[in-house]
Amino acid sequence: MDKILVGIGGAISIIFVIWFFFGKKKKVRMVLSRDSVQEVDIIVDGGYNPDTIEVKKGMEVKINFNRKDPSDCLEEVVLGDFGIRQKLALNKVTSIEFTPKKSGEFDFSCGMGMFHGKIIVK
Ligand SMILES: [Cu+2]
Repeated sequence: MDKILVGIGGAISIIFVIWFFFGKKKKVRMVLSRDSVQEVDIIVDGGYNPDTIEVKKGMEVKINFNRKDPSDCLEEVVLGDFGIRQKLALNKVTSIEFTPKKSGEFDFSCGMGMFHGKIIVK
């Protein structure tokens, strides 16, 4: 009988330890994800690759545009919905950062509106 009780007590304390641990871990993970940045690389070469990206709402987004295309057409990128117009240096990575506040689909394009991409905020 005593052995069974000890066994049950041990099992309960193990479950408690696991619960305590996971509970704590979950919290930490949430804080970390709130503080971290969603980073996406886009290659600019005859258009945008990838041309559609998906990000989370309310979390900072960092897009690294790697421009390999020398045409003037792609020297600027416009994210109208986020009030961003950024010149992209050739053969360099230019990063833009913003935090999407609402969900939906937002287009971005080159300075002249010939090449398009899409940001899906969920
Ligand atoms: Cu263009």
